[in-house]
Amino acid sequence: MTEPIIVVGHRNPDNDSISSAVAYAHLKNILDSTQHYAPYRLGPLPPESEYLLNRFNIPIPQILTHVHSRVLDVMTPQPLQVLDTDTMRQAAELLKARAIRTLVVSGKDGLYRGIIDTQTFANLYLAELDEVEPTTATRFTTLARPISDFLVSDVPILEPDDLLSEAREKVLASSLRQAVVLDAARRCVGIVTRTDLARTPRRRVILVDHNEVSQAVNGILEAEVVEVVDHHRIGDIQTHLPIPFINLPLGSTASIVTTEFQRYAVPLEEHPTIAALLLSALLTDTVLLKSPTTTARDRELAALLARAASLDIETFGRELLEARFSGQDGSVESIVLADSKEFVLGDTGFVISQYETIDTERILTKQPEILAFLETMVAQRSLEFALLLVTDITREGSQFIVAGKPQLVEHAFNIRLEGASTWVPGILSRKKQVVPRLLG
Ligand SMILES: [Mn+2]
Repeated sequence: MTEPIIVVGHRNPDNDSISSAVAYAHLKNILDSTQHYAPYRLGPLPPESEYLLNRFNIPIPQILTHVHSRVLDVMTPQPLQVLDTDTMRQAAELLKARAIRTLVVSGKDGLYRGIIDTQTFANLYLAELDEVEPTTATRFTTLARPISDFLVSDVPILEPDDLLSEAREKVLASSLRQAVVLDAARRCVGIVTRTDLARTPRRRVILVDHNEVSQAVNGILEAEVVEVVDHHRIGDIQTHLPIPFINLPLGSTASIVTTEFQRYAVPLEEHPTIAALLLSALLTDTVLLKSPTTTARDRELAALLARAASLDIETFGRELLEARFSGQDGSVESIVLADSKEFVLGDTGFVISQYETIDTERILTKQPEILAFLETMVAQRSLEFALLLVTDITREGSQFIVAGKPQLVEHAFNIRLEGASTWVPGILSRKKQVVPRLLG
């Protein structure tokens, strides 16, 4: 079985990274039956993704910790095994019949005991030559004895997930020419020779919703990027060969994946749960089609997906937001720190935190504690100011709460803070609407 092609979104995954990976892997499996495409994720599921995958009975993508080459990528799986109670003759005949050099020896319990190889027999033969008269042919009496008497047990032991680079060092440090690969229960699942270890197979990866090394899975430079589907600026991913690289300025990667379903004439009505997942990602990435990144094409695609999934956009959008916000614990610390970024300004700095909600009033009951928390942050980190944006998606604006010197914020947005706080309509994006005004 060949290793599946990995389809994966960015670090700190959002719903677009999860849903686009699942949907694109699904499409690729329909289009290309010669490979298997498997969706993965680089971190915890956002609550709305968890809700959706459960609701539509879609398997949750596995976590991917790295794409460095591993022992299991080069090992010979399921090596020939003999029992330690078998005779040396049985072992010898097997080695000869299969023209191999090594047999893995296990006990009746199926657990690894050691190996027997052609070198073992060569050594025994030479030893017997010393003991017999020159005129007498060697009888090689050891052949009747059990393998357990002659086990080679100092073979380097590896695990399937060990990094190839580390396995190489371990085996080179040993005098033996091979290593065995054991699973957690100490059953032998593979064998690797020095020749195997000299290979560097590249794991194949399709990037969705990102194309920058800093946002990609660990080990990406060692892997082979075979495709990119993204809606962000062009980053720094490099490849050896030309690849399909689809980058469009649409509101979500899910919009592009939807376009690919259309391009290959795969009817989304026949894949309603995938259509629902794509719609969810389009809606969360565009804040229910309200974000300034939303295009006319996104609106068309949302309508098309809603039809294919038999969903009402308004109702489904509300369900998504409820799922996203039901998991919030509402503590002052989580409100301020969940999404907090520091920016440098001359020789000082400032912090902008953002907290999305559908119930600003409830958050504002905690304003005195929030402000105290922000003031401590300003004092401890010698900041110019700390700004919290309580962004209300349904009201389409943000409550600004500022500790420290508020003048810069007031000036940049032409607002007056009353009691360190004020409502600013239309502000939804820290990246697009807030940071440029404060740094610019
Ligand atoms: Mn996205």
